[in-house]
Formats: sequence, structure tokens, C-alpha cells
Amino acid sequence: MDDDKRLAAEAALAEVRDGMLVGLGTGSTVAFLIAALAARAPRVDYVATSEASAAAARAGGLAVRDMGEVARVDLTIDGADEVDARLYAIKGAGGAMLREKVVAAASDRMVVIADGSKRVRAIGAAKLPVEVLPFARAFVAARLAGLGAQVEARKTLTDNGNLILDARFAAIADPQALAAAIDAIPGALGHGLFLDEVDAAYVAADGIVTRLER
Ligand code: DER
Repeated sequence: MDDDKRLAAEAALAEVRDGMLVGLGTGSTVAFLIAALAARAPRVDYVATSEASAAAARAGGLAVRDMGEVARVDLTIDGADEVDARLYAIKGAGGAMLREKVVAAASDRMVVIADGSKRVRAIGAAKLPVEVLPFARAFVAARLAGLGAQVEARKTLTDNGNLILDARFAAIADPQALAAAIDAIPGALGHGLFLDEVDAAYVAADGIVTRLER
């Protein structure tokens, strides 16, 4: 699986051009991307979607800028927990989905890199992480349960100092409606449904890379 993660990362690397501002996602697949970028050292600057990715990038000699000073990114490359043929994705197993969604939304183009285990017919089996204001934790948990989820709180806080509630649904028949319903919950600050952000996905399975394009 690591070989496939590395293959997917290197396939997406071909989209990086000198002069770009590149968004770095979070997770083990992106770790292979950061290693490849450190080796190839294209003349680009970076923004990172987590403190962990920023630290790994800087350790590899990459120039990481403060996303707080950035309104537009050329290309973001990030992982996913699930991705389907509609290029709907569930993200957030690594807990970075709020910053990942900001950077993805600020990007002219966002591509997912993943091994074949992430490719699904339709998203919905993976847990759906929701970033929650601690002040609202019980209220948001109750609202998610009201939407049909089994809810479990993570023990670690996000880089933003917030909680994560993992919401497991029996199925997600209407991802757009569920995303809107979660967005409408005061105190729910972000979630792992990426329905509009992904422009393409490089999925590697058994040494073969497939590119899905929106
Ligand atoms: O937390 C995230 O959104 C990560 O990008 C995750 O979805 C993929 O992590 P992985 O590459 O370690 O599987």
C-alpha cells in the first residue's frame, strides 16, 4: 500500500510548476508527496493544512508560508479517506479537515492522492469527522445523533483547539443535504464532506495509477 501511496503522490507531483504556491494536505499519503518535493525541490512556495505537515515540509527544506496571509493557492494536493467517481470525498481521519477545506477552497485546483483502498462506489462508509467548538460539544453531538449518526468524541484537539466528533451514518444517501444540515448546526465549525473541492484524483492500486477528472 505504501508503494501505491508513493505512486499516487509522484503522479500528482507532475502538476507542480515553478512559481506556484502549492497547498500541502495532511496524512501518510501526503508524507510521500512532501518527501518527493524535498527531493525534487521545485522552485515553489507552500502553505500547509496542519502543523504536522508544516513541520515535515520545513524539515525537508520546503518554504512554508503563513496561510493567514494567503487568499489564493495555485494547486493543493491532499489525501482522502474515501473518494468516489463523482469526486466526492470524505476527509478528516487525520483531524485537519477544517484547514484542509480552507486551503482547498482557496485553490484554483485541488487534487486528491490515494491508494486503491480509498476508492469507493459512493462515499459514506467512513466515519465523518466534524470539528466542534468545545462550548457546543453536547449540543452538536445531539444534533448529529438527530441526523442519524452514532457519535464518538476524539481525545485529541485539532490544531485550532477544537474537538472532533466522529459521526458514523448507516449510509449517506444525499451528501449535499447532509453537508448543508451539518453546516447549519451552530458550533459545528467544519466537517469532512468534500463535495465541491476535488478537481481530480490520482488513485494507485497494485502499481497502476488512475486519474479521475471532474
Ligand atoms: O485527514 C485527512 O483528511 C487526510 O488527508 C486523510 O484523509 C488521508 O490520510 P492518509 O493519506 O494517511 O490515509
